[in-house]
Amino acid sequence: MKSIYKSILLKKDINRKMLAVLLDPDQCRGSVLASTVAVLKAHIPDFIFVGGSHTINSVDSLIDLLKDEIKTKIILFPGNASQFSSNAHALLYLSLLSGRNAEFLIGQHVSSSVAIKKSEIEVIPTGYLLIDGGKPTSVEYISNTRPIPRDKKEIALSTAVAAELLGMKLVYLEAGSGAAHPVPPAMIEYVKSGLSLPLIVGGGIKTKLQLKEAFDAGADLVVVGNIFESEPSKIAEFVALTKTYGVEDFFVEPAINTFKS
Ligand code: 1GP
Repeated sequence: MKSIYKSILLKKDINRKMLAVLLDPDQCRGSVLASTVAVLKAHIPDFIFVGGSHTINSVDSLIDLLKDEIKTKIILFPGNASQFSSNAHALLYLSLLSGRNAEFLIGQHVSSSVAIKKSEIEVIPTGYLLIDGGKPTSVEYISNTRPIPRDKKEIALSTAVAAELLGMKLVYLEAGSGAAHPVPPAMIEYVKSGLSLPLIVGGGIKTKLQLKEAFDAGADLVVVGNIFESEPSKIAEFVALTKTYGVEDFFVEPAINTFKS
């Protein structure tokens, strides 16, 4: 098993919550990029995600620049096959399971599979579920799919479990970048209760309270992008909150083992 997925599983097991900062190559440029990188050097999240449902600027150049400046692992979060870059440390190989558009269920994968395999990048197959975030989002428009309604947690769970049975490694509940409302905590909790895989949640999270609600409901990894574009300094607060989780488990476990031996 390659290292990034293994690290996600290890942290999930000891309830160490994870934060990914999403950088969109179209938004994260010039002064926004400079101030974001400055904060990321001092306040280190678990991962940087790079991508977007619709991008014009090069994913490759942004990854190159980030790798020169920071050590955090970079995970590609592509909107389509054209965003593939072997420069990233890992790739979320996303299937948009909430939709019924074959292009995003398998079409984009066929276009990119051979190049991805040759690159030897770490590939993490991910069931991607779009949840209604209270307003139309780019991913809904670009993918031409309908999100799962916010009150249909049973549909979300059935879809997430289908991802697990199909052999996917992660499930991502996505309200869409800039969503009016994040994925409802009740839905996160319900999906978590029936799923064995690590659970990613993102879209519309703008406050520490919303971050905490997502973690407490069962998200293992939360992805935040939009709010950091206008307020990069918030990265520090979000990183600090994330690091408060699982600290007890981390220190207690070795003590128990020592006692037993
Ligand atoms: C979007 O889940 C991510 O794909 C992050 O969403 O930009 O709204 O934080 P925001």
